[in-house]
Amino acid sequence: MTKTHYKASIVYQIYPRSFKDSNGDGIGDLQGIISELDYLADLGVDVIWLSPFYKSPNADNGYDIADYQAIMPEFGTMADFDDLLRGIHQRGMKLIIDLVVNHSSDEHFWFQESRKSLDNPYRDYYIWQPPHQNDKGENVPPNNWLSFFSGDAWQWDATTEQYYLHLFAVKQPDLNWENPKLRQEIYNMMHFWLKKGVNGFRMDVIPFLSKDQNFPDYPKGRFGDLTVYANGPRIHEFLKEMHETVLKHYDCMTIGEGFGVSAEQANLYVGSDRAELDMIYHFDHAVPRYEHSFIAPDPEFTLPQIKAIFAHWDTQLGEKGWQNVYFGNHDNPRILSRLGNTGIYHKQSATSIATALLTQRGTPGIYQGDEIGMTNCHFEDISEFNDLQVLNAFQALVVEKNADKGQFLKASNRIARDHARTPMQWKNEKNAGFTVDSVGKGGTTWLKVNPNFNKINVADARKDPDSIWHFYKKMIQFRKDHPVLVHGSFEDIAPADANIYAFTRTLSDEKVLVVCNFSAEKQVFSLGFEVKNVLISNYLGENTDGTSRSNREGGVLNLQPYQACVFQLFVH
Ligand code: ISL
Ligand code: CA
Repeated sequence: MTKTHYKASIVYQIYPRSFKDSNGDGIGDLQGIISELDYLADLGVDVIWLSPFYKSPNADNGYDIADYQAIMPEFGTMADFDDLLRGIHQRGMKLIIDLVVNHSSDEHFWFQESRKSLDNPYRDYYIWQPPHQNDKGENVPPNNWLSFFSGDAWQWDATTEQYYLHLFAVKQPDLNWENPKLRQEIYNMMHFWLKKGVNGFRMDVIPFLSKDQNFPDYPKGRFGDLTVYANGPRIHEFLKEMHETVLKHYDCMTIGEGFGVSAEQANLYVGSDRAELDMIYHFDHAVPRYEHSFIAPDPEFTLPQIKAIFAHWDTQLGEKGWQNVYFGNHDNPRILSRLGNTGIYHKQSATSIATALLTQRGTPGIYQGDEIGMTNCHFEDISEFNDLQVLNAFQALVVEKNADKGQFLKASNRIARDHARTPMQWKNEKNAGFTVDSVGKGGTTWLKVNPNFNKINVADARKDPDSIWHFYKKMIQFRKDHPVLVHGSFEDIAPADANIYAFTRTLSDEKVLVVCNFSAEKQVFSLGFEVKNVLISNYLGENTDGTSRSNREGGVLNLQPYQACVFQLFVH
């Protein structure tokens, strides 16, 4: 693949249910997005990744698709979609859409047919297996695989007396990629969207498409490890076929969700010699979330751990591969609540994180709301959550196994996906201006609004020239003005430092140094480089600016809490 414009792009993810509601039913929709396209263009976004907007019963908020070529009625119509696409293109932006083809909804026509009989023409569109028998002669699933959303990954279906596979919810049966007819249906559907003019796809759990047809139990010592589903025997054959049949015929870009793909394996998907995908994003720094995490979550990563993950991926991808770097998405709690400071250094930490993100080698992805520093929301009770992952884990752990409810609530308040899904905070008005209050309908939103919208909202942020939003905008432009930040090589110069993220980016005779304080304390950092000038900093003014010439004397930087800056260096 020779097209590389995606490398210099800034991707912004929209979770449509939570972005903006135009008609007062409390659910975000396509017209809502259309009404904020100027907002996104003003921020400097190049590519919008839109999470699923297809017809769906919403067991997993649209990641369970009942019709790949129809719009979710709650979100609008195909005419609205066409307007949205036109509006995006008119503003010089691109649209990539979510391709969710590891599974569909059980309400998809294919599955409705498939489950009817063993000889139904759609039977082999899904993964059916006869039962195994245990010692007592009872029917049991064909293997011991577990679902992402609690319980077995196999569901008994009484009509034909077989099990179907669902790596995700019971209502998300896995599609059978072994069947060439199914593959062709998917390719036709991809052509449909690309012909309409969409600019590519973000591909949901794409490493899962191929399954070992022997359906072995979990390998020894890895029981319950959900990453074993990735990188199946025919995955690269399928992706090459998809590329050959569909992708190569369009000027489009692809981002694979790399669940279960290690840095060492990444270039099998995105290596420039592979003709598969353009970019991948990994999970190594995401919040690990297994069922037991809802009682005993893993501790948060330390800064050196996060830095090591980024450096390792960078080295492994090398000159051959490319990644989509991100700190937040609809599956993760808010980055500010994880690595930043939601108290007095809210602004400083959000902008320090923005600096680190927007100076990485890789295409940066910004998740909606991170540009104003949205934070996790406190959920008072289990009834306030929406995500089936939390609700199913609650059922499995607290209801069925008597686990401690308080502990469950505490863990969910740290790791739940709902934190990223609370409505976007537009204004300091009722419901954060997310929904309009039309007669008889307004007033309730599908998921709780974070009460901190009085302090954190778009309208106020855009008015204040020193806000997180303005810094994101400035930083996005800064990246665009400095190709070294896109194409330059990356070197972490202080991997062991517990508080500071410091790295260089180098492109022929240009070298920049990025230094981000990730702590709430002042830090002293030995420079070790000859600084030409400061290019950008998240602190303004000589007195507070630890980067000023007087402050740099003696080869050290005196950094304020969460101060971040980028320096141009002399190259000898
Ligand atoms: O909780 C997770 C892992 O334990 C999630 O991060 C998620 O299930 C996983 O990353 C796969 O994500 C994608 O596919 C899911 C959907 O629920 C997620 O929203 C989507 O991003 C099934 O389609
Ligand atoms: Ca709506």
